[in-house]
Amino acid sequence: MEQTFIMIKPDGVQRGFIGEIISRFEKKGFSLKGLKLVKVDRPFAEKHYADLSAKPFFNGLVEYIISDPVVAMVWEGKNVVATGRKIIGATNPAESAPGTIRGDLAVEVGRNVIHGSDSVESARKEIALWFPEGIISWQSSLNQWIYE
Ligand code: YYY
Ligand code: MG
Repeated sequence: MEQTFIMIKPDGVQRGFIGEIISRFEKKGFSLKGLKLVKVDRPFAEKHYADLSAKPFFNGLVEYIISDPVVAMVWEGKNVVATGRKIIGATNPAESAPGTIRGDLAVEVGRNVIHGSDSVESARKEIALWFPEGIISWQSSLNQWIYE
């Protein structure tokens, strides 16, 4: 089954959105496979966002991510990478549809509350980076009511 890496950014943690965000993924029918509160250092954040190192906003983005704890998660389910991105909404909250996490909970692109992997390949890399200890293998007993 497909997995994705989801991170609640420091603003999402500080603003009290951990439960709200977990609830949206749970209600959809996805399964939580990894979860931890962590404060990452600069080299780690730079590695996570390595693809964006040439962007003008890179330094500010890294400063923001290392400023306070984040919640790192692995979610599993059919098409969870693409569907997770839909649940999250467009990168810039000014363009995120109402009903999405960013559309409902954020205003500015530099404080957009949540990260989600953009492809199955990125998800694989990000899960390996954030959960080097591995994740627990378990199956939700609700799967028979979510998948046919
Ligand atoms: O995957 P996603 O988070 O939606 O956007 P990315 O293009 O990967 O950029 C990562 C992160 O960088 C974004 O969530 C906010 C920040 N950012 C920014 O501060 N200013 C931009 N113009 C674009 C992105
Ligand atoms: Mg991205």
